[in-house]
Amino acid sequence: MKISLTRLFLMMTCFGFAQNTTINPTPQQTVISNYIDTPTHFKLKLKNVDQATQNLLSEFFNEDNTSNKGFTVTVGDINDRFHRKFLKKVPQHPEGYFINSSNKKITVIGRDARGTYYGVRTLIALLASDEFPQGEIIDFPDVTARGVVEGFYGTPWSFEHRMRQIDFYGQNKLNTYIYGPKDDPYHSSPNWRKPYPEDEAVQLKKLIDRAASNHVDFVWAVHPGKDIQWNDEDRNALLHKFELMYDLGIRSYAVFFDDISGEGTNPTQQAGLLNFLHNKFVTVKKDVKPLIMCPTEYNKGWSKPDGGYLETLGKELDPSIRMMWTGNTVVSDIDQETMDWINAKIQRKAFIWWNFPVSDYVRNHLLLGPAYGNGKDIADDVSGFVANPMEHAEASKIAIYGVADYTWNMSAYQPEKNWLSALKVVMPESYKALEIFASHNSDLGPNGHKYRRSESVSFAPQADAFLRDLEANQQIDNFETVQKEFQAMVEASYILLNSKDNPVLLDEIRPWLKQFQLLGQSGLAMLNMYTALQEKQTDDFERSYQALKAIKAKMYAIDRTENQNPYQPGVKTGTLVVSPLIDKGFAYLTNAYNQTFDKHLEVEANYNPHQLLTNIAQLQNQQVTLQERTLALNPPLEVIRLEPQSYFGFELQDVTQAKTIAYKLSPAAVYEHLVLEVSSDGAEWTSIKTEAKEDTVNASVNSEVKFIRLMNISTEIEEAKLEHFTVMLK
Ligand code: LTM
Repeated sequence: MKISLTRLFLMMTCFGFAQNTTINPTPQQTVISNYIDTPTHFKLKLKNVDQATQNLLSEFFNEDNTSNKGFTVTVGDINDRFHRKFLKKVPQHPEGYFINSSNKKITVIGRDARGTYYGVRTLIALLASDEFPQGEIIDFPDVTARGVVEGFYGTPWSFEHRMRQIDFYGQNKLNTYIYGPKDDPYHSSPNWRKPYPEDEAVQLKKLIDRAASNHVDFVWAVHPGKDIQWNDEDRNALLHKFELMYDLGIRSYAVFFDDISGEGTNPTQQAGLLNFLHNKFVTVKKDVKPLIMCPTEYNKGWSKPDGGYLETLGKELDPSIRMMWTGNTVVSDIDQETMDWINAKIQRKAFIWWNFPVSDYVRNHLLLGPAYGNGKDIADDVSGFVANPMEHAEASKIAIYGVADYTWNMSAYQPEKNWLSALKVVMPESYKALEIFASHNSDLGPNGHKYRRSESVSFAPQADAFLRDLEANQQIDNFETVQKEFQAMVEASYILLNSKDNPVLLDEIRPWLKQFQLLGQSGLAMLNMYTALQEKQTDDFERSYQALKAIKAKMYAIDRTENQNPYQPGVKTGTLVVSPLIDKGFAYLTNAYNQTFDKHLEVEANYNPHQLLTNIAQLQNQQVTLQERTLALNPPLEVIRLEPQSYFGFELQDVTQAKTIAYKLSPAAVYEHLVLEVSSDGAEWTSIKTEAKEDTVNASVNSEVKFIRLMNISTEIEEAKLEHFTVMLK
């Protein structure tokens, strides 16, 4: 078929596929002349293809659809004999591929083995649709290393989850999985020197093999900095551990020095160790990829202005070693300026560790929104880009799907569009219900890292308009729209709770689904209160009022019994828009009812009246939670830097409430530099007697106290991790 040049140009678009075809990540260039009915029978001609590609092909092309009469599918790489006009079109980029489909012939040519594998991935995705394009695809990734760093605190992913993840990476052309769960003792202290126990080693081997068959580099990371000694014994211990991991099949390694204090943070020693591993291991083995390291000052906010830490690493580390970077702060999005700043300091392209959708510092929230916020012009300035996920592996796939698209083809990346297709991928049947749920479960709430995400985006203007009309005592124009949304929330929860679509995902999000259902119901009860008030139906009003309170009590019970981790226990949902709308509506309507009918229904103040007290910037946004009578400062996961005279603690609502105080920091040696002080007015402070038992410090409060603080009274900067800090209230 002949097509004009203009038409051809118009078709050179990334969105040129049939409606029901989604290729993730979005190919760089597609030239489609027309569509035909998708062929059903094929004659397969394999040239230079590796085992992984062969396996993939034989999963799809089996005895049911291969015959001598079908479409000819030829697969190989640039070293094979293909027509010159085709070979010329294979992109020069590593991992690139070219597909041509015309005259009942389909040709897939990879630049290298991985490129061929990715070409076949695209072909299989195209064949899943009813319509098959005729034309060409020229495709390659923007970013060299793309994927995930399992680098969060909390329960590491299970073996089964990891297997599913690795398959997902292969399907979405992600080539890197960095294994570094903070709570694996054989990755970090105390056991990083030891071999994995037999059963764990067997599982790791299976994961490594699975990664190879998905063309994913399984990068094993070690986190030795908490207790490493800069001597030959520990260097050799690490070398030995690398050998053990090599025997399991590892061909790519990382060394993490994040979130540590003390001796381990010395940049010259860190560089010395990495160079030693590079010289004695990587170059000797020949088949091992360049090392990756995560520095201690891994974000701009933490890099000491005149400390020279990053410059030292930049200068002393072997140029092949890649350095990770989280951006301007621990949790931040990456732009061109970020890259310019860090790349100049470290004399190489930084390897981005994007702390999204990780939720280890907001564990009561789910982060199910689109992956957005990073610059679309940084592809040439990064040596890699990996996302740190939630401890909920399956739920993290929504964001990871976006990262796959973003890192492959940055300029074409459309977060919203990608998000909608991610929802369909993780829940092919119930994706519409999932969309409602996920759209209201994406923000993190206030948090120590001040990182926020948009939430309830299309509903937010409706919520604003509703409250504006309500508070202005005007007719509510969008009552039905708001009602429909609450109904949709309840229905979506029912659908998902009952769905057989993706049981693994449902297991992870069930507590939030139950909470979300109740939230929708409480919204409907609030609307009933409004209608009853309008109609002056006092019985109806009070019934809906009681119903709403009962629903709230149920929500409170879920919050106090499910997801009870020691950091941010509980289950929060719809916290940015929906929940505040219902709370404000409830309070307004109850007050209006009390005034109109001279009643005294209680308007619950369901908030924590106590506050954080600190002069440490790093802690400024840390949350304090009140559970029953225990007030706790949510401990940050990172090391706290305490300048002389810096402090942190609590400001209570009034002076009569504190009973006992308890805290634990590590290392315990820091206690000798700290003093626990109390005050009734915030001006005059007295220190109080403390008693340490098994590294936890306890104190009783015998006077009237409104302010409580723990202060560094030494003349040096102290660094410590806060394990917990609580005040028992009367
Ligand atoms: O980000 C880095 C380099 N390290 C840790 C992660 O382990 C943790 O998951 C994130 C988010 O809390 N913050 C860190 O500091």
